[in-house]
Amino acid sequence: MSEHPTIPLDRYREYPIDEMRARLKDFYEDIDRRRTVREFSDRPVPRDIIETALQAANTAPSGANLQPWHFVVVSGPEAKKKIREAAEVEEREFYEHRASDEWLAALAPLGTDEHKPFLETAPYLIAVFLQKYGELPDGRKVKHYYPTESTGLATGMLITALHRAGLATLTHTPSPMKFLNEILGRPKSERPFLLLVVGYPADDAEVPDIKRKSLEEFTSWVEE
Ligand code: IYR
Repeated sequence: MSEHPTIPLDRYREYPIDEMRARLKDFYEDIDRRRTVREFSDRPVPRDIIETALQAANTAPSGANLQPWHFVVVSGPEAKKKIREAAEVEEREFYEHRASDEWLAALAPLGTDEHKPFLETAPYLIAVFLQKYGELPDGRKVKHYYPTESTGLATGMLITALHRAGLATLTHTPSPMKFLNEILGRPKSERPFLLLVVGYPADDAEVPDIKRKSLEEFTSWVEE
């Protein structure tokens, strides 16, 4: 290995196997209650909660540790309204023309349509941007590696952190989402990755009756 600065792994914790099982069971039972929600309350959420969840997301592994993501936290009503209007224009086009019949059939169990009131109701929209390349203060470009995988991992950790805090999320992917660069003033080096809607669910929120695959269906084990 090449010479490079290191520090002891002194924050790692090992648990006895039974404790490992118990911790994991707790975690699984909690994350298994996560559902994507499309009906949000307008109840406020303290900003520090969002900040800590973002700090958790920022611990995600990334290609060459270049952390190729940027999160824009939108809580202002004017910006939310602009985002809703722009998203609904694209979504109307999607549902009326762009989506294939096959795609619309796949979405039917979710009951989604072009109306996106949650973009104004929920207290926070977190626009996740993927940095295709970094930019140094002098304008030079820094190549990024695996930005899609890295940003996906960070976003998954953000969703997990917010769920653990007791908040609901919706991964919204209006397509195309270029409008987010314009509304939020992000540079062309950044590609909108997804829009995360965050808040409390509405009191009467309902979710689609859908199932998760069983362990047997989604895993294979090679043991020899
Ligand atoms: N972006 C649209 C359509 C949509 C697409 C998929 I794939 C979904 O899982 C859900 C929705 C929308 O947000 O309605």
